[in-house]
This record gives sequence, structure tokens and C-alpha cells, in this order.
Amino acid sequence: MKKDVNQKQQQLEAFRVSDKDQPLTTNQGLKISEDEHSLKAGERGPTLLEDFHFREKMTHFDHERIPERVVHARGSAAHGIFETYECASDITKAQFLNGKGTKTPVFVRFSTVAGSKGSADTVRDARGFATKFYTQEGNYDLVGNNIPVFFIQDAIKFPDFVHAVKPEPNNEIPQAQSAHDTFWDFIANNQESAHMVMWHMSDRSIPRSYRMMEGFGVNTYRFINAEGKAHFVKFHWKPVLGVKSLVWDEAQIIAGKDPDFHRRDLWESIERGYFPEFELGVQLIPVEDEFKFSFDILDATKIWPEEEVPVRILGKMTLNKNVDNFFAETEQAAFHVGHVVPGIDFSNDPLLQGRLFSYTDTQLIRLGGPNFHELPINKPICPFHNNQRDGYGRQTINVGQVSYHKNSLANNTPHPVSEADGGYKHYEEKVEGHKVRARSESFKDHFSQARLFWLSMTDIEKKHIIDAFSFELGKVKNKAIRKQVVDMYAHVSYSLASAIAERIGIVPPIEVEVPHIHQTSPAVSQVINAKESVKSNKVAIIVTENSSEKLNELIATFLSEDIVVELVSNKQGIVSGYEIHETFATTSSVLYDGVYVTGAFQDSSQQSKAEQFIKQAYQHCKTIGYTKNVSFLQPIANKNGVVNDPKSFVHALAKHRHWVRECK
Ligand code: HDE
Repeated sequence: MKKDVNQKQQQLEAFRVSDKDQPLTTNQGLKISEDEHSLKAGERGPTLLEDFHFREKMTHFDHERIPERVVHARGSAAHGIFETYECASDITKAQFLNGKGTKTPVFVRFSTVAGSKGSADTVRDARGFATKFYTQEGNYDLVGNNIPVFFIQDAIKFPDFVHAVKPEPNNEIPQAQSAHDTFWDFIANNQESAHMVMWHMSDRSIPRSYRMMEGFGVNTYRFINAEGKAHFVKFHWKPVLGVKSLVWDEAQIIAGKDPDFHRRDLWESIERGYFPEFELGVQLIPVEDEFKFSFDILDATKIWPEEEVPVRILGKMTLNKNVDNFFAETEQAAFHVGHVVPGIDFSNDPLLQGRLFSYTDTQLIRLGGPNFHELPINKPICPFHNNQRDGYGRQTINVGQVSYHKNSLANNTPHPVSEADGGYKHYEEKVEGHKVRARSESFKDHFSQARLFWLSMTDIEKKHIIDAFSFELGKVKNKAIRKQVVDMYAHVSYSLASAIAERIGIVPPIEVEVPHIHQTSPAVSQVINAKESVKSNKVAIIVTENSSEKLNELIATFLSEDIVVELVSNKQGIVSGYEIHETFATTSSVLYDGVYVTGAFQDSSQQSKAEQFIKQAYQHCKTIGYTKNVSFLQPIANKNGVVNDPKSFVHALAKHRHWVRECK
């Protein structure tokens, strides 16, 4: 693994401790001579209160857990570096985006939203994509998702939304699922969610890997350059490997076969040196153009179609180091949309405004007080000084008698800094209005972009959306809710709504007028934008007693293409001269991007396991390779994505899925 020595890593190094080869001590440093027996009055007698070692060990254990995040509890993170491709000083004075080749250490946490900390990775859900940039001007957090819009428009509805999607409160069922009554009841009664639900029902919500999904800031922010010129901005992360997804049946099986699928994928890729890479892009709208669009640019249920507002790529992030300790780093990382640097500011997007309160507030309970910024993972790499003092777990020893401003005793320091010297100054937007609990008329079109998304999908993507709606609503017990949702989606597309109605036993909706959409947005289709690549794809090679001697060549071809290879057989140990990694019992075809069969088994029960493995890969539209002597593959031999030489296999694997099988 590459040793990363950026400034954040140097800082963390001071906190790293290896316990290996060290004597066992108490937390006070006292060496311990015995750690298996508590101190007792007699061998069979009661434990003594004076056993400080027992009490310290047990007390610490009793207090090991902290509350999990109220949302995004399940996550996984890595360290890395962000490097600019070009100088973006024309649009922002944020120094980490200024100059070409400017490097900034980052820490990224990916997550699911609804499930608990121990839930499965591959559930249908949005994915969190939170990045902490340790800049020289302070930490900047870009707290985004892998879907560019959100369910609600105003943060005040967030507790309601989360209550609806989380397990139902009477029986705490179901875990990490939106396929239940309260979620869909919320959707039907809060129709601003229409657009987000389209994305949620698409393959975006079952990514193949954290490394293969886009990231979006979702909310509208503001960029300000050194001259004070401002743009509204939306942030994008574009994965270098392209956007790839699982299929739903596969995702559900993986949830049982390997609930850590995404976590493992991220960890192993970094350990193997296949560092995940994402390009950072921005969409920009000059402030004077705020009202020039058919949608309100402050509405987080709307995208800015990339065809209308192009994405400008600013640089690339590479994740090159796994954490040393999950709790200390991943669990204690505290992200906040309000952690900004000069050159980045907020808009009046009412979802963002509420987030600005919530993130610090939640850390207070989760991390136990106001000093979470002192935890190594959260600590800025630039100096920080202020008059905040004390609180649980305070680590800094602020010296001197002064902890207030203004003062004479410390020469009025720490002192505020002018804007010219890097002091943060809020963008001076003129605001005026009546105090009202209301939403702008311009936020009230809920169906145009939901329809835009639908019309921008390819046929296979549309099929998957209908399948997903039918699955989710099919799990809803209350028929009135099913009906309400179907009627709601008649406002998006009659063909969509009636196809769902047919599948879930609901009378077809009445045809209503739908928004007039004149253009589509190809940028939202992951099929249209599919990137062909095999780097870091995982392939199972099935090895039998009859595997050909050419296996070496096959493995060498795959490795030269940066494909990860696992040898699978009916038993571990040596088969046909090769050390076997996994068996049909310890692994499953759903854990691979493709399968290559190199011979038939002599034993018919083993043969049927191999056939089952391949059949499942075939059903999930994966690439299948075989050597010529494998006769049982003949029925599918000439089908799309089924090939019999390594080169064609690599070529077919790059396509990721062969949807034509599913269409038939
Ligand atoms: Fe969050 N969100 N959120 N959120 N969010 C949290 O903060 C909140 C929203 C996102 O890996 C919480 O530290 C409100 C949108 C991510 O640690 C909490 C609203 C987007 C993460 C919170 C939203 C996100 C969180 C829970 C509605 C995409 C995980 C734990 C207005 C742009 C960060 C925590 C990590 C976490 C509040 C909506 C992304 C409670 C009030 C939209 C990636 O503060």
C-alpha cells in the first residue's frame, strides 16, 4: 500500500499507537500481571470491589458504544488527496481550488441512509458521499449523496421523512428498506418527492460499488471570487470508472451472502492499489441569472440539466489509504455543510438552510459534547484559535489567563482577520420579506423533472424502474396507499403508472395531463453514459479436475488487464495444480462481475453446483467465458456476452452487463 505522507497523515501519525509487542497496562500505565481472573476472596469467593483492573476494564467496555448516526448510520471511509486540474480563481477564491496542481488531503465517508450501523450494504437506498477537505484555510465539508435531488424541499420536513422511511415504530420492521407502508404513505402525501423517487426506483440506488457512483452536493451553494463576483453552484463527483449498478435480484442476494459487499470492495480495492478516483465538477449560474430557468434553482428537488448548465471539471480526488481504526476515524468523523472556506457560501435553498443547523447539533449528542473538532480525524491541519473553552473531553491546553474578546491583557488576541487577509465574510445578499411559514410558488411544480427523468431513460432503465416500483408497492399492505401512489405517477407518465397498476393489482389510473417536456437530459441515463472498463472488476474462474493447462495464460491475461481473479472450485486446497480461493459454499456468482469456466466436473452434484453458479451469472446479465471443452454451456454458447476466449471475455466484461438477455 502506498504510504501517504500528506499533512493530514502527518498529523494523524502523532495519534497512532501500536500495541503490538508491548506490555499490558491499565489506562494509568500500570503494568498488569494477570488478566484472566478477577480478584476474589478465595478461589470460589466473591469478586472484590478493590479490583481496580477489573473495574476499569469492565467500565470502559460498558461505555464503548456511542449513538449511531440518526441517518447514514452505515458507512465506510477512506483517506485520499484532491488535486486541481486547473486554477478556478475566476469563479472562487477558495485556495484549495486555486492554482493548477494544488493538493489537499481529504477524508471521504460513503454510506447508506436508512439502515442501522449493522445493516446490509446493497439495499435499495440513496448513498451518502461526504468529503472533508483539510484545506490550509480550514476544513471544507462537501456533504453529498449519489442522487442529485432530494425527497423534500424544506428541512422542517426531514424528521417526518426519516420517520417514514425508517423501520416502523411499533415493531421496528423493516430494516434498511423503503418497501413498506409508511414510506409510501409519506410519498403519496408529500408529492414534492416525485422526482427523487424516480431516481430511487432507478438502478442508481443499487450501485455496484462506492467507487462506481456519482456524487452530488444536491443543494445550491454559492462561489465567490476575489473580486466579489458570485455564481450559484452545484457540485458533482464523477467516478473515473463510470457509473455502474447491481441488478435488484443480485443486490438482495448479496445482502445475505456478503452484507459488507461495498465496504469490502472499497477496502480491498485500496489495499490492492486500485485507488478509487472521482473528478470534481461544478455547474455554475451567475447570480444575475437566478430567475432565467423554468425551475427554481434553490429547489433541491430539481436538477440543473447538464445540457443546459454544463459541468466544469476542476480536479480529481484519489482515495489511497484505508483507515487504521474504524471507530476513531470513520465513526468519529463529523461532517457539516456549514464547514466552509472563503470563496464558498450558501444559498437560500430551504433544505440547505435547515441542514446548516442540524449537522453540528447532531454531533453534540453523537460525539458527546462540543469538543468533537479536537478528535484527530476532525482536526483542521491549519492552526485554530478562539476563546471557546472547556466541555467534556477537552484536550487542548489553552495557556494564559485570557479567554474573551475584546481584551487588553493579550493585546486583543486572538484577533479577527480582515477579508483581505483571509477572514471569512458572508456574501452580502440583500434579503427582505415578511416573516411567513410558506413556500414559493416557484417550488410547486413536482412532476416536470420527474417526467424529464423518465423520458431520458433507455428502455432497460425504464423496465428496471417499473420493476422497482412494482416490488416496493407490492410490499405495501395498504391498498389505498398503492392506489394513491399510482395516481400520483399518472402525473409523470401514464404508461409508467398503468404498468405499475397492472403489476400490483390496482385499477389503472385515470389519464391526466402530464407536463410538456420538449427535450430529454441524456446526462441522467447511466446506460447512455456507460463507460467501458474492466479495471478492478472481479472474475471467478471455475477450476475443475479437467481444467485445461491454459489456465496460467488465462490468469495472466486477466491480471494484465487489472482484473481481480478468484479461483473457485468444489473444494479448497489444490485442484488441477492450482490453489483454490473459494468454493461454491463460501462464495456466490453475485459477488463477481463475470465468470469463466475452465472445465466440467466429473461428479454430477458438483457439476450442478457449477451450472447453478453460471446460470445465476447469466440471469444477472454478466459476462460468461468458457473453454471449448465445456459442453454443458452449449445452450447459451452463442448468446450475447457468452464467449470462449480470454480476449473476447475482457472485451465483453468491459460492457458490465448484457441487458439484451433481460429484454428477451
Ligand atoms: Fe443529511 N444529515 N440531512 N443530507 N447527511 C446527516 O448528520 C440532514 C441531506 C448527508 O458520513 C446527519 O452527522 C437534514 C441531503 C450525508 O457522517 C444529520 C437534512 C443530503 C450524511 C443530517 C438532510 C444529505 C448526512 C446525521 C434535510 C445530500 C452522512 C449524522 C434538510 C446532499 C455524513 C450526521 C457522514 C448525515 C441532517 C438532508 C447528506 C442529522 C436536516 C439533501 C452524506 O445532521
